Amino acid sequence: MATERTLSIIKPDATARNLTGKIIAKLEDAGLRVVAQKRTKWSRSDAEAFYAVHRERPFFDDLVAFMTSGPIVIQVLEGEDAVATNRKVMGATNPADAEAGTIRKDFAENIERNSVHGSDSAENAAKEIALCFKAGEIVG
Ligand code: FUP
Repeated sequence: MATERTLSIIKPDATARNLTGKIIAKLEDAGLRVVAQKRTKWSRSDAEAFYAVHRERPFFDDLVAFMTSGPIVIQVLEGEDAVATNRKVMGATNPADAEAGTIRKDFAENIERNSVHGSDSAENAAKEIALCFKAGEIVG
């Protein structure tokens, strides 16, 4: 196993319900370390750029509207197999399918308002981290 980094976003449904700390506790309990973090609110073009890979999907406009509807907390997480470790603690995209104890099982409202984003590969993690943070903002 190798130490790697992944990008995490605590989404507007979770910041609205004041769940930032509870979500970070689950990430840290899973062995992940927050090495960069900022609370921000995305513009439409920020969200469209981040989710460009989903541009043709039927849920794209709703997803962009949701992700720009309130504050988000963007993080770089570091740890052993951080991409897979984070995906495991996040749980399935649809909270109805998520395992007990995962962030989405415990906190997500539905498949769209699903509380967290996590990169799905090391390659996408590197792209997403570069899109959201300057190198000097990441302090391991
Ligand atoms: P995930 O990697 O688990 O976040 O899931 P995807 O990359 O497949 O989807 C990205 C986001 O699109 C999800 F977090 C929520 C949204 N989405 C929907 O709103 N409806 C869908 O049917 C699938 C995804």
